[in-house]
Amino acid sequence: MNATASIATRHDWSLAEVKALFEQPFNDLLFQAQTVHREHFDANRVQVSTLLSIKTGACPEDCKYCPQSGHYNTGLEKQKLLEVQKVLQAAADAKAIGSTRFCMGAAWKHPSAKDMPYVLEMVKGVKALGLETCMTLGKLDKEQTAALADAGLDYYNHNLDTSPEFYGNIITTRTYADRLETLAYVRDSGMKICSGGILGLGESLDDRANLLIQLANLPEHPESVPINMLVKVKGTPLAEEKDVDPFDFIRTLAVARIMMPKSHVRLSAGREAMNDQMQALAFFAGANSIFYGEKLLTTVNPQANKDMELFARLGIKPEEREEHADEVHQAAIEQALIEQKSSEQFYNAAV
Ligand code: SAM
Ligand code: DTB
Ligand code: SF4
Repeated sequence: MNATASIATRHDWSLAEVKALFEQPFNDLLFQAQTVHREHFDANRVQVSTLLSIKTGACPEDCKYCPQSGHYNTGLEKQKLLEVQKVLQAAADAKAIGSTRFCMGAAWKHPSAKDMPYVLEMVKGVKALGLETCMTLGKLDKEQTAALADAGLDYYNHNLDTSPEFYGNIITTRTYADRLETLAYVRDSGMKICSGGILGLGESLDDRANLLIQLANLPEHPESVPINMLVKVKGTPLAEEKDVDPFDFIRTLAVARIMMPKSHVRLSAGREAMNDQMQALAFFAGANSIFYGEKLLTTVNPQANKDMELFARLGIKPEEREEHADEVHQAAIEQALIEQKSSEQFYNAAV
C-alpha cells in the first residue's frame, strides 16, 4: 500500500489487511500513521485525562490482569464508594494541574441501584467544575446508561481488552457479548465511547489485530481508544508474563491510528515503565492522549511535572477541552463583533 495514501474512515477491516499493516517495515508503518494523524489532528497536541478510583478492590470479576479482582490476593487496600465531596476535591486538583477530563473508575461488575444516585451526583459536580467527565463502572443496563447520559456524562469507558478468541483465557466471569451490549447502550444514549485494550496478556499478533478490528468495525469508532500496556501486579495470574516488545507496542498504536483516524488514541497504563524515547515514538505513531497525574487507578503513573517536561522537550502542548475550545472561539467571534460595531460607530460619528 502507498504509504502516503489517505484512508477513509472504514468499518470493514479484514484480518489479512490489518496483519499487512502490522507487517510493514517499522518506518513505513510509522510514516503512514503520522500522515493519517496529520490529516485529522494537530500533531503537537495531546489530550490529558486524570483517573480516580472511586471504589477500589473486591471486584467479583476475575480479569487476570487486574489488581482489583477479589479472586487474587494482591494486598490492595479496599475502599468503598468515595464520598461525592472527596471526588469533587480530587477533580478540582486534577483541573489545577491542567487536566481537561476526569475519569472515575469503580471496581464493580455493574453499578447497584443504591450507588447510582451518588455516581450521578459525581458526574454533575465534576461537570460543574468545567471538566469533561468519564466513568467506567462495568456493565450497564439501558436505564443506568440513560441516567448517566441525562446527568451529563461525556464518555463511558468500557474496554474490549483483547480479541474475542483470546477473551476466555483472561476473563471467565463475563462474555465479549456482554461488553458489546453495554457499548451499544452507550452509543444509543448519545454519550461518547472510550474503548480499547491491553497488550502483554500473552496474546498473539492475530489477537491484537482482531481487537482493533472489533473496535474499528463498530458502527461508529470509539471517540477514545486507550491502549494499555500490562502493569504487572504481584498476586495477579499475569504478574510473570513476558514483556511486550516496545516496537510491537508502538506498531499497535500506529495501526490503531490508521484504522481509527479520527479517534483519540490513548497511550494509557504502563507509561511508568516506558522511557522518554518510547513515549516520543508513541506520539509519533499517532497516540494523542495520556493519563496524567501520579496515579492511575491503583498503580503509579509518571509525575505530572515529569510529563510536562517531556511535553516541553517535544514541543507538545496539552489539548484544550472541546467545549472550551468552542467557548474560546465564540469569545473571539464576540470580540470581533464588538470591535466591528465600535468601528462602525466611530465611522458613523465621523461622517
Ligand atoms: N471495572 C470496570 C471494567 O472492567 O470495565 C472498570 C475499571 S477497569 C480497572 C478498566 C480497565 O483498566 C480494564 O478494562 C483494563 O483495560 C485496565 N487495566 C486493569 N488492570 C490493568 C493492568 N494491570 N494493566 C493495564 N491495564 C489494566
Ligand atoms: C483504561 O483503559 N485504562 C485505565 C482506565 N481505562 C480506567 C485503567 C488503568 C488501570 C491500570 C491498573 C491500575 O492502576 O489499577
Ligand atoms: Fe473488576 Fe474492572 Fe478489574 Fe475486571 S478490570 S477485575 S471488572 S475492576
